[in-house]
Amino acid sequence: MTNLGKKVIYQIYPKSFYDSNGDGIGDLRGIINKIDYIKKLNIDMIWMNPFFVSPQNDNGYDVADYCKIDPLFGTMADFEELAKKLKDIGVDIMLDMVLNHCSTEHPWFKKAKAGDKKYQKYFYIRPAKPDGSAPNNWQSIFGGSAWAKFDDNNYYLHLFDPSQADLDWHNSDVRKELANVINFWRSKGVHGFRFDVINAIGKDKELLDSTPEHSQYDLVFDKPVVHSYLKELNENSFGQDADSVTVGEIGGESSIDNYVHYSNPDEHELSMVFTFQHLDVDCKNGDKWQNIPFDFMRLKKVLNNIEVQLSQRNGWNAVFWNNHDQPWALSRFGDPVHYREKSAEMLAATIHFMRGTPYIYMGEEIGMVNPSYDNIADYNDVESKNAYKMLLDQGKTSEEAMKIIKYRSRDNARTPMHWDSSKNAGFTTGTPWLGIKHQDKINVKDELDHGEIFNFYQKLIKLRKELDIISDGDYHPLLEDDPNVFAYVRELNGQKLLVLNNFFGKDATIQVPKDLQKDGKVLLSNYDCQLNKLGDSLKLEPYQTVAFLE
Ligand code: TEU
Ligand code: CA
Repeated sequence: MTNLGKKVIYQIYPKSFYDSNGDGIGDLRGIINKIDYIKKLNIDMIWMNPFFVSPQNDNGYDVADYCKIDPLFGTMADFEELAKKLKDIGVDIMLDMVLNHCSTEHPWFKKAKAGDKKYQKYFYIRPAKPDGSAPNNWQSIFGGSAWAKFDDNNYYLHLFDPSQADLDWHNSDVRKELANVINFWRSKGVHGFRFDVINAIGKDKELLDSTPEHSQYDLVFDKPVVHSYLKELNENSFGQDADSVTVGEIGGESSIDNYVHYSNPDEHELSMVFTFQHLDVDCKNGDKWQNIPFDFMRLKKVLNNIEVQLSQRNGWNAVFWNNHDQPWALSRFGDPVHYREKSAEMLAATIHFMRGTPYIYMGEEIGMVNPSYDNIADYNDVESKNAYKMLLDQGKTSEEAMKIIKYRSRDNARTPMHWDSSKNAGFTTGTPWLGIKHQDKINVKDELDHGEIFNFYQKLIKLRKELDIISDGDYHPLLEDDPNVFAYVRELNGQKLLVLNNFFGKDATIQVPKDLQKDGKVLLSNYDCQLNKLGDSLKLEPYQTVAFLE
């Protein structure tokens, strides 16, 4: 079986990576053209966001045909060429399987609409309440009711946009269709699959109203039956491949028990889980549209807890700061103005020395920051547009609403990759689909010529492959009450690796516990740091990271 701890996965948002034909939209040939760049990182796998046929209401998460490439991104021949060329440099592909819902343009939904009873059973279609209102009070994650009119008397369920109809996994025909989708891509040599909102596939069958006792989360997410459906999917598709690598997106208020259950190999469900508790620490009361300065103590607590529990209970975590749904971690937890390089490196080290499989989101390795577009019209994401309206409805001024959107919008991460400092950042010869703003300060060319972040990522990736203590060691939190430093110890066969990360822009001195005051060497630091023994205390520079191996 594959050692997940040795792998590093790079995420590409195809729409924003590189545009090969000047239409302003990144594409598969664009990725082919940049293989030399990808090769430099020495990653093992690329997760690509969906490029299947789609009306693009949610940038491809509204799939209208799971087995065809959207012409916007290229052709099946392009995909096959890309897969082959990546294989030549030892890189596998991870596809994004959006199986909780499909586009209302998908033939299944169209047939349901046309009256085909078989396909009506693929979706949650329910009669209106006697007063004509929606079947229950569930809310869409993108805002508003989770129900839209199917016909005069009926509604269909959509946890996201109205153009994304939830598939009814309780119907075994649906589960068979979806296993076939995975097997189709397996027949093209694909071993990696990321499963979108997979903990929502087992909704409560009765579709009851949520109440203070039974929150919508309780009714929709992480029902025990999700585990049965995953075991079945595993058995009927990717589980037949010893080299498969799978990751489930486990959002919401999920629990450690569930993370373990989904990812413990003995359960035969998934290889690992994406968890999100550490990305809630700058939200007031868990509301992503109420921003607060990040709560460092909570960040440590949450990450330490997941690492410890998964380490003790044989679960496996996907460790990450960024993805296509999140504003840049550097803008949230680092200091992009005064310490862009140092804080980017410190954040990277914090994650890359942890137990789990690290994911790098394209652009993270050059220290990308939030673009802060000026007007709501400059944003593209359906969620941002809905949130802006909601914030105005709540009585906020447009300035106040924009401040929140600028901080939180998913478009932050979706801004096209900056390849050089030219007008469109070398991303396209046409007009980019989303604005580009900081290419004069941050771009691949300058970073490779004289930056230090990319090089630091290369070192982190190399160390993980070389040292088993990083890939396989246990995880123990350290200095849990320290208000500035995120510290932990990795341990394998009695050997220890101490990882210290100063999360703030001022010096921080730590007391080294007695049992760690030993001879050893600095494995990596983002400052010049020579040490062959740990004394009783150690001073860290602003945003300094030090990894010390006994
Ligand atoms: O996201 C699921 C999800 O619930 C959130 O991460 C969501 O993006 C948002 O932050 C809610 O506030 C997945 C995909 O990653 C996302 O891009 C899709 O829009 C969504 O599913 C629907 O397919
Ligand atoms: Ca293009």
